[in-house]
Amino acid sequence: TTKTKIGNFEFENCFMNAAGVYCYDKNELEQVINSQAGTFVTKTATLQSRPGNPEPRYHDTTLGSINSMGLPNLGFDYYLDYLLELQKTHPHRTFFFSLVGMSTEDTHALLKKVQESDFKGITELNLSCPNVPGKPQIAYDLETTEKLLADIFSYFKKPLGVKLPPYFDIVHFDQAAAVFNKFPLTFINCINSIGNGLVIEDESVVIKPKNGFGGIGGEYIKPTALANVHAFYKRLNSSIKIIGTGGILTGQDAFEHILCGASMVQIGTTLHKEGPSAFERITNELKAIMDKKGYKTIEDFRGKLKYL
Ligand code: ORO
Repeated sequence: TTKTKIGNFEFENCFMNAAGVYCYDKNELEQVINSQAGTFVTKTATLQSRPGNPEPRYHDTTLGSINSMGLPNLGFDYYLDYLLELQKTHPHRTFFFSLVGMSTEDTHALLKKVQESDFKGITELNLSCPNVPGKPQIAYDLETTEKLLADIFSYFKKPLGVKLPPYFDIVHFDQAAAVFNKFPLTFINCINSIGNGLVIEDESVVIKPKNGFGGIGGEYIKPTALANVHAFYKRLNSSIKIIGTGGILTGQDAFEHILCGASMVQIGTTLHKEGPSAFERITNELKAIMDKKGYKTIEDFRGKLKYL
């Protein structure tokens, strides 16, 4: 079985979409619900709906993808209303709600609305969008992040996790983990796309916003994703679970994320390329690896990466 747990919630399968892919509206989210995925996360919602950046803004390459969507979304109320509806139609399932404000004030307004609502699922605060012109990736500023989380947990009492950008320095892993360990986070999610890469075909960039700069996903980013999952697995309080995201094309990739400590794994670029049937393929591939090795549950090997 590929069942898993995050906080007090159980999921039939450890696979789900990564925020941004197959989660813009009810139609896309329903396709994920009706796939083999254990749950879904919504597109990152902002207070007001947003059209996002000019097109073309997403491009597939042989080894992955580049995007600069700019947080196009239907607005907080659309996703909350749908999630509340699903609590009635799917009372035994738990879904993730991704959100972030366009300002600190907006982020608090959004989280206060979640706190006051009947939402019973898990909230994922996106601290790592690389694509809104003029707005930094919040979690690269640990002082701002610590203050933000301190203010949030003064009123927010529901399960909350954060979506993180990749870190690349051991001292940054130490410093970031020390901040996250101060708070009752349910999970962290490593990693968002690697920000501000540049893909060129012939003589030109391939996406319009920011003269072609965008977040890199897919096969390119698996080593960075695995390093982030494992670095935080080794540093965080065991109560903070880890969602692994980045470079999962196959069951082997998922196996590696779980070996590094991930309790749940998210699929972005591959889901965009292949559609929701990717969940069945990758789940079957992971199950085959587990069968061959005699692992009955993901807890049998989670975090048990071997060193030389
Ligand atoms: N793209 C990403 O790669 N990550 C985010 O968090 C958001 C976007 C986007 O909407 O551009």
